[in-house]
Amino acid sequence: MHRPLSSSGQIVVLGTVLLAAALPTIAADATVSETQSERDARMAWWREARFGLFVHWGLYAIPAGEWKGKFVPPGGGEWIMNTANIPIPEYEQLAKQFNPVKYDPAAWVRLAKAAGMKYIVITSKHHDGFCLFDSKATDYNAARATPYGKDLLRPLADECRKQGLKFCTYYSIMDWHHPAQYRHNDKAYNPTNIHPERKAEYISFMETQLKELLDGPNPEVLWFDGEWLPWWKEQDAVDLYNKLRKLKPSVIINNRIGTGRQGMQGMDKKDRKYAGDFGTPEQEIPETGLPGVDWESCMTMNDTWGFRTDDKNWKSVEKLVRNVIDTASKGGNYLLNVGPTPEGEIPQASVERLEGVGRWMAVNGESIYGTTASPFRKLTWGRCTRKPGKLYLHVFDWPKKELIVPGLKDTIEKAYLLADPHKKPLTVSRKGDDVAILLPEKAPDPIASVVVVQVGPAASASVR
Ligand code: H79
Repeated sequence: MHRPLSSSGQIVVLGTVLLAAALPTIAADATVSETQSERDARMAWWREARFGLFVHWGLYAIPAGEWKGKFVPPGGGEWIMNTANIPIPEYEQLAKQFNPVKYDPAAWVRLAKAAGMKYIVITSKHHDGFCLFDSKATDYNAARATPYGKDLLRPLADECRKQGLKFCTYYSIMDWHHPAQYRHNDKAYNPTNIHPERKAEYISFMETQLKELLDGPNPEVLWFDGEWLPWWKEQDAVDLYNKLRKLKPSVIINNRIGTGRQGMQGMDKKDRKYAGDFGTPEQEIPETGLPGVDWESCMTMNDTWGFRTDDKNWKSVEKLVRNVIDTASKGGNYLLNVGPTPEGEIPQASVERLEGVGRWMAVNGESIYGTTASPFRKLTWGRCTRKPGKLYLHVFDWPKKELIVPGLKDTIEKAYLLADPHKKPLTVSRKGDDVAILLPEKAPDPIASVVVVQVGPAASASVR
């Protein structure tokens, strides 16, 4: 069945042309245009936020890395259907076991908030095609195919709004379950092909689901993935992008809706403009930021996105905090992942780390939120973020006595430790092109101590 988008929420069956024309459907060729200041306004909360929680949750949490008694090497998490080459009817059986009775969306949001995160992006549908929301377009979802029998996204969205976080959803274009797509050979689903005569049907299916999301839990970001398919074309992306922006003008959409991503890296090729609002480096933080480009680095806390019992390669709190800082110092957002269990709990190892990051953020959040990239090319002792009139020097390696800030030209009004409630001024002296800040013997924080440098209200730090 062909189901074009209709903003009345009805499913419009192909062939009923008159009916379709009478309804306020979305014109595929409409181009969404906006001025720079409109774009800045749309991106404002996201640029301010700087730190978010990624949640990969689905049927793959049940095998948790193990299939038929064997741990599946890389790709055994949320990719297990592909990597263990599980036939659709067999994988579908997992839905009958999916009963996350310990799911507590209020607790998840409290945890994200305590970590200092400002938004949550959750898998509404991963590559396996299973949906966490109640969709009329397929019964293969948490509300209709599981003993749990309820939509999982709406309560999380409600909690996000209640506790002041932005709710956002991930959506995979590649779908190993939908009959319009088929496995690319007998060893793997990825990348899928599409039955050419069913492509329009699949696009309508996606549109229906995305409209359900916007009409229901109403995400602020649509985070696409699984776009590296030979049949997904830039024009498809542009059409979908425009329709979604027309449905919800304020929505922010990542660059994986389009075909501009370079290989598996996150940033767009430079040859021309591709659909999408921000770049998506995955499992890496770029060497340098790109001026004027919005991007978000997504990363796992261990090595897998979905829950895996055998993956214990956890990053330390120190590493995670420094990643938040490193990303902000390059002008990006950090989207840190958790993979909840099939019962609906965030693994204890993740909880502890989020709480640890939160302890640092509670003291030092001002040096992250709403900041922009460092003006320095390289700092031997740490990183820098900035706001108008202020530099935040993140010192990883606490020096003996003096912190040398290389090539800072501005007159410094005041320097103080962010952790000092009294903002006691630190002694600052000029040494040629450099500035020296006299520090106390002991670092206020072993992970990263922040020295705030006030360079005057009108000045923005300029460096040599
Ligand atoms: O949703 C998360 C990943 O499942 C997804 N994007 C993030 C946000 C992702 N898609 N592709 N990749 C990550 C990288 C692809 C890795 C692969 Fe493999 C290498 C696919 C096949 C070979 C990893 C190893 C997965 C299977 C084996």
